[in-house]
Amino acid sequence: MASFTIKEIRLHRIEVPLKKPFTTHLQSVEVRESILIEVVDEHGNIGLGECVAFSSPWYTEETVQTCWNALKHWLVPPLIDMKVRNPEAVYEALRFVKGNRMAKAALDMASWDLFARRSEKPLWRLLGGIREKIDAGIVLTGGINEDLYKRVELAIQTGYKRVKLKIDETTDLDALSKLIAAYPSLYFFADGNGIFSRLGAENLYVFDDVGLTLIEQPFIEEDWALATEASRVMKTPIALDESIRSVEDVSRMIDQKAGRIIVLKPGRVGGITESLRIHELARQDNIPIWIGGMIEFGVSKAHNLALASLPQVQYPGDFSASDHFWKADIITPSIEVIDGQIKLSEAAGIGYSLDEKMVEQYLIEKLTFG
Ligand code: OSB
Ligand code: MG
Repeated sequence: MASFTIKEIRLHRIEVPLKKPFTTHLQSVEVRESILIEVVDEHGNIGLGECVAFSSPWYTEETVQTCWNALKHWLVPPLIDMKVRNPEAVYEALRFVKGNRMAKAALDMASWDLFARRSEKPLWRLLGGIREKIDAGIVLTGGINEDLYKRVELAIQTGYKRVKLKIDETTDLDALSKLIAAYPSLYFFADGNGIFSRLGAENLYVFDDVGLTLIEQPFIEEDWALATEASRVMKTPIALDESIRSVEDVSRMIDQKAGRIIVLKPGRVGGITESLRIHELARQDNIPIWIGGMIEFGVSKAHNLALASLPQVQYPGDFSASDHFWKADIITPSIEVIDGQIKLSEAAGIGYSLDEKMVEQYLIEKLTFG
């Protein structure tokens, strides 16, 4: 039987320096704080989750501190001694807490991992995945200069299929067109992270002819009407990232024709359970999905990779190798890109374990329940 009883939950708050700062118009991230979660069953099996909130609320309202607080006071205590009969049960049991989706996601993911381990199945197979290898995509920040060309060349050598760039008022349109034209085999995505709410829609429309595959979140998350208008007038598809916080937001995107592609971030929408609902709605309406990242460690990446094997996921996501952001990841084995793809594990669950030594090295605080 795959059902299990939760006997212990362990929270590890860690802090890890990035290899180099990740800088956008919103924030420069130099150190990544995160909460890793272990959910332990009655036989000592472990399910892993990762909370992807940042140290400050520059990208979402939730932060590491609000998640820590929600987990400690509201989300973890009712789960101890809970009998879990299906992997969605943990998410459902937490419905009495409003919002706090990033905190909930970490527990939901750990529950899915543990359920898959108990079922002796790889998580991606349990979810109904249809591909064994996931196309890798990389995000490169900084202006369009010689250094960027070098990094694009390197990405191509590793086989990356997609390069995502951040755009803002400093982006040189001619340089961008030339770059895209120079690499016809690559998909180029551009992420606005809401900046055109400030710069004005007319400054977005000029990006329509540079050859981008899509433009991600040009306006801030609340600016639905602007997204609808841009989707109407532009031929480049608009993909919504920050605006998609739940399956209800996907309904809204479809109803209002505010975007043509979904950027699904499991760690932000509430985990695997909510992601599957989004996937189902997208399938019914034939809306392509790609899986987004947030400078994540391997636990979250592994969950995201499992979801990326689902049929409606039709563009390469934010899937870079462990060594893109980190000197060393906190999981074992680390995530590797070979010929532009990441092979899904055939091991039960997410197929990765915590590298105890690494977690120990980066540990700030630990809490055990149960
Ligand atoms: O908007 O997609 C984003 C990183 C942190 C927060 C938000 C975003 C990003 C990225 C990086 O673009 C994606 C990645 O982790 O590969
Ligand atoms: Mg984005």
